[in-house]
Amino acid sequence: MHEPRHAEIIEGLSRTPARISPKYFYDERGSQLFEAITQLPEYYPTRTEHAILEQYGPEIARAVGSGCTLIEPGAGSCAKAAVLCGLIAPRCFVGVDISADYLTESVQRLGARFPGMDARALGGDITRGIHLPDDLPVAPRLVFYPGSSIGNFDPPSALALLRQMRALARSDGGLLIGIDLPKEVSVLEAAYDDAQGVTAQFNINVLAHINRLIGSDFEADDWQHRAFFNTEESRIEMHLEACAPVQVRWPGGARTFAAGERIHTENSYKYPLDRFCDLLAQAGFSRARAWQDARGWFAVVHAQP
Ligand code: AVI
Repeated sequence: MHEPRHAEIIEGLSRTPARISPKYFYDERGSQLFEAITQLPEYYPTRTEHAILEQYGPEIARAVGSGCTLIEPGAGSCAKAAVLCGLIAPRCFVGVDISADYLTESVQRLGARFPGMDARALGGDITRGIHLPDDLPVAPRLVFYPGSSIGNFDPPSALALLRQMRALARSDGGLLIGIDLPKEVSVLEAAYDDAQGVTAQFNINVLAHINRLIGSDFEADDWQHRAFFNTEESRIEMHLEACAPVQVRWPGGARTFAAGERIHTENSYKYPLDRFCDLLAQAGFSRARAWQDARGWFAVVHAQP
């Protein structure tokens, strides 16, 4: 019997327009390519968020308080958690990620760097709801969701996710979240279509991952990377476009793509701060405070019930 994700992938490929969920970007190579993206001159979000945390660190630390239980969904390498732990000295850190093996290693490294902190790794996917261990210290919980990852969900799914985070934070905790803000289209489009073609490789690599997952025969050379800002939806869209007519087969099925036909692989929403605060309010956060860089390109928001 096939796994549910097998059916989900085939369902997406069979739609018009076809789509592949961005969660499939992150196989081993995809994760390395994403890491390389974060270092690119055009990809401003990672370094801008980091600069905000550095510049406003003491203020952010005063706002969130010390001694909390810090929970990071999608913690991965825990690189951003390390910056925050240095600022707010949490009593406990719970890193949550789908890939529990990789996470366990990075949480161990984080624990070694902050020896007084109870550091734990939890396998799980916040979009499906996570169950925290029963023996966590009694302390306010701060959910940390950096990197503007919330932008990769459509607004109703982003709201559902914020509601999950609100439930995790309980009545005495909070959320610290990174938001990429709207800006000049040329800046946005360069960030998702860089001169070295790393984002193009990241996008096209999803096909190799899909081939391994469902046994399809996508050829990387048949596809090209497309990234553009959709002003109406306030989002960057990434697509893979067929260079010529292509037939893709997988066990039990096939799909023909005309030249120029696209597979939609990712959205990255850019919320104006007030619109994002509306979403936070709908999710049950009644107070929010934001810190931005001087250009107003990115915001770190602390939201409380
Ligand atoms: C993970 N996420 C916040 C990235 C973004 O900017 O939407 C993923 C990404 N896609 C292409 N470049 C980066």
